[in-house]
Amino acid sequence: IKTHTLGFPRIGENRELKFALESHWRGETTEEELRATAHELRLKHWQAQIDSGLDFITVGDFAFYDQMADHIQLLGCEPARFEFKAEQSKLQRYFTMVRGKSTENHSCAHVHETWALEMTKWFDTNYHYMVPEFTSSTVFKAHTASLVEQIEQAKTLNHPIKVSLIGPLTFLYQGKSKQTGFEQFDLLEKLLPVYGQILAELKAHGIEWVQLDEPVLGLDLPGNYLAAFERSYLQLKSSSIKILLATYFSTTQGHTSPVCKLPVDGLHIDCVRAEEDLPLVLDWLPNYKVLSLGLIDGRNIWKTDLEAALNKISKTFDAGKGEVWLAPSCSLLHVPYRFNNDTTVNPQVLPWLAGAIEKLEELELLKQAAKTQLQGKTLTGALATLWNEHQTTVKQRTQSPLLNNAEVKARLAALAPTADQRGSEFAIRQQVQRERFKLPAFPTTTIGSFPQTKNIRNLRARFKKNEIDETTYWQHISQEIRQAIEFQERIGLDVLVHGEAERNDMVEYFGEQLEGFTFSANGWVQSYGSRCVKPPILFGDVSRPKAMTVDVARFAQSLSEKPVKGMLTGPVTILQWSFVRNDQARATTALQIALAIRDEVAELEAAGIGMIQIDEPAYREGLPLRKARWDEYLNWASKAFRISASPVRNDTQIHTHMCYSEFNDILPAIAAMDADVITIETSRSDMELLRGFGEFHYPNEIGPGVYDIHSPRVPGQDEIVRLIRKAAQVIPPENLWVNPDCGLKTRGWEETEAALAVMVKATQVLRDELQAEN
Ligand code: THG
Ligand code: ZN
Repeated sequence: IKTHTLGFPRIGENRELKFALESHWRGETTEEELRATAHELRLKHWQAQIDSGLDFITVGDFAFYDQMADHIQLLGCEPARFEFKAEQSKLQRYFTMVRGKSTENHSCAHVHETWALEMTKWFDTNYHYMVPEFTSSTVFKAHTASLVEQIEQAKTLNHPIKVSLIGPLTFLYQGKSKQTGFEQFDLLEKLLPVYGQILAELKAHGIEWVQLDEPVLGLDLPGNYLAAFERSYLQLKSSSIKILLATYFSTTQGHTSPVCKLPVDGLHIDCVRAEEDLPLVLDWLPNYKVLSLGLIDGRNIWKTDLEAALNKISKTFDAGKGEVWLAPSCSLLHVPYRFNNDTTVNPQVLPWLAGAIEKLEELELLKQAAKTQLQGKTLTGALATLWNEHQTTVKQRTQSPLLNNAEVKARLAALAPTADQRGSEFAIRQQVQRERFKLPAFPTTTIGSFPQTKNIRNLRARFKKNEIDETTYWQHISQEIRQAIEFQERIGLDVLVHGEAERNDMVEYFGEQLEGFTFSANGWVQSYGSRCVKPPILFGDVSRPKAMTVDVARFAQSLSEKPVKGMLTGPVTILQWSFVRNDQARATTALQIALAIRDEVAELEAAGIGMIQIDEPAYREGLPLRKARWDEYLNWASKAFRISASPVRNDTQIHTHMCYSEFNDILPAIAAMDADVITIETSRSDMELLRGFGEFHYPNEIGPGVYDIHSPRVPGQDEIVRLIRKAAQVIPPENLWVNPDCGLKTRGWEETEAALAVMVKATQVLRDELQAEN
């Protein structure tokens, strides 16, 4: 029995990598200094794996920004469009690919933009990866220097090493063809020899095991990809390094048997997310192959029921499996470094939690127990004590009264079947809303957040540390809101927002105020590059002790004659971006959150707020990885949204916002949410998305994003005019809103002011045209 982890959080216990990256980007540190920090962090993380007793340390999971981006360099397929010059360092090229670059051309005062690689969600996680770009002229070439350097560093620790890489089929499938009519699948034959060469080099460096991640095996994978697995791995086998094929996040059902028969030396399966795969794998995986059991949840933070995990191990022994490895279900990238000693988690909840470090400790305990059991003995001494304490804690959580709120349960059980329905259908609501708000054609608005300046961050940090009192804090926040409203009136936006200066994160902010949640001081998880989020911890039945946003919304509305939207985060997104309880169906948890948001919506309306936005950016991301499970999810997800949105009058306008995903495949479910207005990210796909909305005849009002907020670039007026025209071809113009793609909190004020002013001017051009026509 051996233990290993598929990957470890790279950002660092105190986000050391984040701060090192950001100071390097500001030009305050050299490449060497950044590399030194990275080296130190890797050593610390490997040492932690050794200290907790793992049989391997994992090399290859580190990345300065993202592991897929590292593979683009490892495989030598940096897109030609970056036009890299020979003198640019590898790290410089890397940062250009992941962050983009604008260079001023002084001769013609023209800004030349190099767009970063697109970034998208890694399966159903809240982690973003950089999308490889492929064309028919893409070539591959092995560049193993950095990987080898990391291996050499790891060797100084004198511990067995397992190298972790993304597998060839996942690398291809998760990329994107940038040439119409070209299928990146056709690059496979060019890619495989390069993988083969890399594996051979690893072998030459004394590496015995390589883990190749192929999470695409958990998708409804197209036939050509599925069929390619056998010949691909047969080809890689010639490198004669041992391959552990890693699946995770989702079931391999439909192709479990062929996966078990692939020409590899071991298979890792996710026993948390795909429990149903275990019996099949026990049947089909030849006994001479290593079976790596992903028993510890890499996607959540609850201590593992080790007894239940041990039972699964026993079953593998009963089935005659020879070599069994124990591991977390997936990389630990998706959980915080550790919870031990966190200062803000509810002290009753704290003992229930396990971050990456605590999960490695669980793994060791499990290994000792499994070994003892294999010898026909029972645990004794210190180990037995540890085991019993652990199991007591696990049981204590499931039986804790903290989890239960009878009132919440009763309310959900008694919910009227019409609670998720507005008073009237959309056409009627639209009419009364038009009479009430009298907005011009193509109403302009923003998504909700304005730049989170250093000033605002400092202010919140000082308030949190009690360095300033509540009155002073709110005085400053009020001032920010006042400025935001004045700015929006000055440039002539039609529907305003308060800017969200008081919010740290759109999910954490609500988690902090709702019962049933607790939150950590330092439980950071990487979201993309140097950016992190601190997911709230939902441990019990959810309720809303008091209004969360009403005072701020009322104050903001009092400053303007124009409508100011009340801003809320929707139940699906709160669920999706929190660590949630695993002792109850996600659907039930979502509906409980929905009730809390519903009460907030009703109270906002009562306070005179006419437009209320309930953001659901994670609605698509919550979709199960297998289509067979979509309907069930979409049913409860859209119901949860409607429950939040439905306690209001017909003349109250409900908005929602979505981003970060492709939506064309779930349009009916988006329509089923029945929001009066949806604002949606489209500009990066040049309004392609809208074609779907047009063909589907999306029934309600819609604001396709007319410029990309992920870059500081100020859009040109003509560009926006063109996009609105394009949108008006597929969406009835009377249903069309004009807004940026997403919130503006990661932007600076200068570019925000400039871009929004351009957006308003562009809209005016179209209004003038419309007037001329009539
Ligand atoms: N909140 C949560 N998850 C998300 C987003 C979010 N996932 C998708 C998307 N938005 C990711 N985008 C970001 C953008 C900015 C930041 C994090 C994720 C960010 N984080 C600060 C940082 O790392 O410096 C965190 C510090 C702070 O809270 O002030 O800027 O919006 N949950
Ligand atoms: Zn958004």
